[in-house]
Parts: sequence; structure tokens; C-alpha cells
Amino acid sequence: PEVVMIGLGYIGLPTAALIAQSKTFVHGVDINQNVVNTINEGKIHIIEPDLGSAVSQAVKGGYLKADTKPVAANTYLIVVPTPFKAKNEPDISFVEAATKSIIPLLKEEDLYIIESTSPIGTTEKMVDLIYQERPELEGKLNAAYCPERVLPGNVMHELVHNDRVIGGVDEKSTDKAIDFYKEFIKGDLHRTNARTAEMCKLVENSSRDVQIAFANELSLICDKADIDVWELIKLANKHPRVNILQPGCGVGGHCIAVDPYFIVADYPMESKIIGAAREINNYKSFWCAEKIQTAKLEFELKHGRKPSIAIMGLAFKPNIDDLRESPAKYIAQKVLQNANNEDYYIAEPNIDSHKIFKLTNYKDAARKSDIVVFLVAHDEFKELDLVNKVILDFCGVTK
Ligand code: SAJ
Repeated sequence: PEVVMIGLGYIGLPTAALIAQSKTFVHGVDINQNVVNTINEGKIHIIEPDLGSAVSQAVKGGYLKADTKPVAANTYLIVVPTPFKAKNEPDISFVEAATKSIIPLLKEEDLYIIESTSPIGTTEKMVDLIYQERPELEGKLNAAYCPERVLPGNVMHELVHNDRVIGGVDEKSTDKAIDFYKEFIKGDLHRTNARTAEMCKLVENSSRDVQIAFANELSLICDKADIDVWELIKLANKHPRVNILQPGCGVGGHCIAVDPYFIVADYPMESKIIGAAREINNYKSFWCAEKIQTAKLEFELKHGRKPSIAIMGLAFKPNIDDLRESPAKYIAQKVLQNANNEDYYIAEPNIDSHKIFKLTNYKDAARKSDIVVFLVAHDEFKELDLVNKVILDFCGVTK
């Protein structure tokens, strides 16, 4: 193979399939034997439009093969997860293990690329690790950091068309990495150094987190001040240089709610706004759960009976089926923990069943309930008839 791709998940597998489409032999590596078997059958283990056909073609054509172990190649891509540990510190052990697995295979002039979201300095650290074990290669490898920025649900398009930031540990490494990516990427390739590229990925997602925190903070103030936050934001955004995002029930997904901690963990004194944004966005979910609790008690006081409650939406954002790190899921769990014989109906139109929640059709859930709580602004919720309902709209469905 010409390319070894370590990590065949949400980013690694689509990227491997894309590279294979340009008739480059890719050896994909994953520690999960089931994932390896599935891919070698030309099938996929994740949901992503157009990925299935790309993988099946690549495997049939002989350009993509999966295995649990790497083999010798010219280019090595590390696309494994970087979760965080207790105390919100980034865990780069997967990147380290992936790197160690290829150290014996490396030779002069090979290209080593990290795509995994990583704390600043990780690429240099991994290069040091490689040279410690292979001192004869010192200065003779090309190493770069090149983050992806694709949106789940639109990965196959964005992988090709988004601009990329490419940062080598030296100029020659940057050149080599650009030569590699330009074979299959149509977006512009912007050159920089490895540290800037690492920080760039973290900053893109932190910037969005901070902007959403601003909207969420406004929603808390408006609730106390008796102002409709949705109208307020719409009006403020009429200013030519103001563009406030939308408040919601918190920030989820596996990127925006995670990446800012990679900056805060290493630069706690300097990253005050970034850290505060995380706290505000986390607090917003807690606040929503409390609001549901209060609405429940108010209903009981007013009507002398317990309300039935519809919880609308579990996904981490509108119109997707992805529940990972979802604030809506957290709120639903918290509310059910506090349940006291009320009838709850949980609706998530984008999934059929769930192992923890008993799901109800969204129309039935709304119809049967006294209190309708909107956690995610799925399109179908906008059509519901909500006459005579107590509405808690945390995401602007009814606005
Ligand atoms: N959200 C709001 N209000 C808004 C916009 C979003 O509350 O106005 C919430 C969503 O409901 C969701 C969370 O923010 O819970 C994140 O959603 P998102 O659509 O902003 O982003 P993701 O997590 O799907 O993808 C992001 C993207 N990054 C940016 O837009 C800067 C994507 O381009 C990255 O590739 C991806 O993270 C990643 O993998 O890092």
C-alpha cells in the first residue's frame, strides 16, 4: 500500500475511501476486529450519507483493505480519537499507541500525518518519540498536522471541498503534506507550522462554543428580564456587524463540547473566556432540567393533579440521529430521575428505539401531554398543534 490509515471511524474511514477513489492503495487499521471485518466485506459500521458506496467501491476495486495491524507504506495518517480524562485533560494515548505501532516500519522520507484533534505540541512530541526509538531517522522524516473540519451528515462532500490547514514540523514536511492532500482535495490548502495547525482546529470549535455561550447567557438573562430571547437576537442581528447564534439546551457532539478543554487544560490562566463558555453551556442544560421541574410543580399547584410531560428530541442537534454527548439526552435522563409518578413521553423522530428510553411517536407524545418540552429543534416539531399546552421551548421550535 501507499497509505496506512490508522483509525477507521467517522473521519478515518471516509478519508480512506476518498484516497482510495484516486486509485491509491490504502491499508486501513483499526483495533476493532468487527470493524475490520465489516469494511473488508465492503460494508460500513457508521451512518453517513454516500460513505457506503464509496467504501464498497474502494474495497471491490482492491484499493482499500482493513486490518488490525499496520504494514509498511510511504504515508501514515493517524486518525484516532483523542478523548479527555478526568479533570478535562486531553488523552493522547491513542495517538501515542498508533504512532508506536508504525515506528518500526518507518523509513527515510516517509510522510507522517496526524489528523486527530490534539493538544498544541502533540505533533512535535510524537516526532521526538519516533526519533528516540529511531535516531538514525532524525531530520529525515516528513511530519505534519492536518485537522479535518467536516460536518457529520455532509462528510463526503466537505472532505473534498473544505479548505484545509496544513502545518509541517519544517518547511519540507509542509510541502510534502500539501503534495499528498492536493491529489484528492479540491478546497484550498493553507500552509503553516504544526503548532498553529493544532491550535487552529481547537480555536475553530472554541470560537463556536464561545459564540453559543453568549446566546445561552442571553437566554438566561432574558428569562429573568421577561424578554423573548429569540425576538431579541433577531432584532440585534439586524445590525450590520452583529451576528449572534441561537441559544439551545446546551452544547453537544464530540467536538465543540470537548475541544475547548484542550486549550483550557494547558493554558488555564490565559483561557478565561473559553473556560467560562464551557461552564455556561454546561450550566444551560442543568438550568433547562430545573425549569422542567418547576413547570411540573406549578402545574400541579394550579390544576390539583400531576401533569403528563412530553420531552421532544434527544439528538445533539436538529435533524440528525446522533445522540453522542447530547445535552437533550442528559436533560431527559435527569428529568426521569426526578419523576414522581407523572406520565412521561419521550420522542425522537430520527431514531426507532433506544436502550434507556421508551420512545413515543412525536405527534402522540405532544397530543397526550399537558407540558410539551422542546429540547431539539427538529423540523417535524414545527408542524405540531400545541393549543392548550404549557410549552417549554428551549431551542426556538415555536419561534
Ligand atoms: N448549537 C447551538 N446554537 C447554535 C449552533 C449550534 O446551541 O446556534 C449547538 C448544537 O445544537 C449542538 C452543538 O452546538 O449541540 C454543536 O453543533 P454544531 O452544528 O455547531 O457542530 P458539530 O459538533 O456538528 O460540528 C463541529 C463543526 N465545527 C464548527 O462549525 C466550527 C465542524 O465543522 C467540525 O468539523 C466538527 O465540529 C468537528 O469534528 O470538530
